[in-house]
Amino acid sequence: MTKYFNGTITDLEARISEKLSDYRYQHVLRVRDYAVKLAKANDVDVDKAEVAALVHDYAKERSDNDFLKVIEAQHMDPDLINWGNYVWHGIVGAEMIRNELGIVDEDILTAVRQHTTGAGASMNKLSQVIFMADYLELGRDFKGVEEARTITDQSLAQGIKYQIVHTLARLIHKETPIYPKSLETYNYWVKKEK
Ligand code: DGI
Ligand code: FE
Ligand code: FE
Repeated sequence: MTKYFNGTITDLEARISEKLSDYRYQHVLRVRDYAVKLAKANDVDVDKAEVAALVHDYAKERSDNDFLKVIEAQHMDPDLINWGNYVWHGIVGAEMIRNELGIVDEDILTAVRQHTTGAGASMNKLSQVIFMADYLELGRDFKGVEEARTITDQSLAQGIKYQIVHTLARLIHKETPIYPKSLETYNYWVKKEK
């Protein structure tokens, strides 16, 4: 039994793996390992970090239609329909995690909601750990990942700044839409001296 899920961690892993391709499930396991490491280093509840990391991409492989049904059924922000999987799998995914897996801890659900775009002042340490673990897990090999890992070992806040600056720069270079929450994350963390 675990504190945040009605079953063992092995049971939870099985529930997640049945919804994901092997490729993405392996990413999830690496995010768990990195999140546990960051949680220990930053005084974050390790059990919460483990469960949040395991579920963070739970909804990533659902159809657009599945997300649209939940947005409507749960009367979520109607603006959500204007975005896509990259926004939905966190924000709408959190509702699927609650409905289907029975995980109700609000810190865990919020960490899932915030894992793609981040957030401003409302991002607690658990959300910060999940946001960074997703970016830095050992399967990631983008240019600068080693530097980002070193910076994050020294300061979670500086790691967040590094990630949002580099992700936004890449998205803008690709001329892709920016979700307003991503801009809020940038504006908050870019001037943070920590
Ligand atoms: O689910 P993962 O692939 O493990 O990682 P993720 O949830 O952090 O990000 C999913 C994708 O979303 C990633 O390629 C970056 C992209 N993304 C993050 N913020 C924005 C965004 N894409 C657009 N177009 N706009 C954003 O604001
Ligand atoms: Fe994700
Ligand atoms: Fe992920």
